[in-house]
Amino acid sequence: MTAPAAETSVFLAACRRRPVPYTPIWIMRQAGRYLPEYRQLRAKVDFETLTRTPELAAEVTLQPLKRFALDAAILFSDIMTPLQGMGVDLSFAPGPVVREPLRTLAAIEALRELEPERDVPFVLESIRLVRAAVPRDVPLIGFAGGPFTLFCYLVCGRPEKEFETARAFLYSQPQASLRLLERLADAMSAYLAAQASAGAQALMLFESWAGLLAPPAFERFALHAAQRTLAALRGTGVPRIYYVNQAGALMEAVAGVDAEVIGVDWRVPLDQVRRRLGPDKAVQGNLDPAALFASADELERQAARVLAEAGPAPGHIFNLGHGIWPQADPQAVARLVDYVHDRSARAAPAAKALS
Ligand code: 1CP
Repeated sequence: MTAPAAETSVFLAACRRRPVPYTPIWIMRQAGRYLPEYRQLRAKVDFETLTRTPELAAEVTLQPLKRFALDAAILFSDIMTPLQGMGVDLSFAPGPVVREPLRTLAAIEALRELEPERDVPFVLESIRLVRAAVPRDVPLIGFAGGPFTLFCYLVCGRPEKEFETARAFLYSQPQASLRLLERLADAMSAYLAAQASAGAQALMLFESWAGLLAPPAFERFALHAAQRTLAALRGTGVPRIYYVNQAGALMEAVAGVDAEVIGVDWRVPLDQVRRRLGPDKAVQGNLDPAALFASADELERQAARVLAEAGPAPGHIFNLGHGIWPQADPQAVARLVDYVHDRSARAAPAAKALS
């Protein structure tokens, strides 16, 4: 059984909109190429082997926690990893490359159903290893790609600037598109449920490219499928985080989703995000990843602005608005983490120790 970490974790308390002694922080893509120790390991071992070898995946997951006072760990893996378990021939260069992009209903129907214990046992084993190694007050976030983001890579075959091929496919083959999204939604709910059973204490859906859609298409294709994934996870009892990049025009639609936390990019101030989402959602974000390249003073001003915009109400998890860049300086991350903790602890007069 999952340990009852909710009492001791500031991150999990914030997910549930409970009062916290300081604002918790973690960094999207916190394990990865901006860390010299990650690059050192990558010089010897390719990315896929890292993700498929539990001891190595656990080691990389823990790397940022050894450097920074982060409030959560996120499993080292990739959103595309489970798709290999569904029979997709995939490589990384470094972004995902699908050898035979899915462009017909027959190809979509031919995907294997994902059975996590059979198809991705190494992910579940990595989770067990990390859980055994991290302190109880630092929870582990499991994750999956949002159905529409996975759809983008599967239909395009490789990253495209605005995933034009996938967006055209939505309009040229709406029924096949809906079927693929439905299959991905079901696979990702099975995948995330298995991660929770293995010990993940929060579950995050990364919908990195859904912000490319106009609101009606977002609702019909991306949100509908994400809702199917998230609703199926309600019974796991762990907080669900729905991250949508470039969601400025989509916030009202996102507000209705079955998740405890909404992750947002940096383009919309958090006071506006809070107003548009309503009081029932916690928010995660949303410093511009570029701000890590500012002077120390300016970085602090930017972080202070994000904290001020999030306001005093409970339910804010500090993060970047999107993944950290490989060129970022780890020292800037250290400064940011410490600053967010200090500043938010001072600003929280009603701060109580977690019971
Ligand atoms: O060469 C290498 O080392 C591989 C680069 C790399 C890494 C480090 C890829 C290929 N994936 C990852 C790890 C990864 N990917 C993590 C774990 C690290 C952490 O968060 O601590 C996570 C959560 C992801 C998720 C991911 N992969 C997303 C969603 C988040 C986001 O940033 O939007 C997306 C869109 C991907 C696709 C992907 N995989 C890899 C790359 C370079 C990309 C982006 C390709 C593109 O630009 O479209």
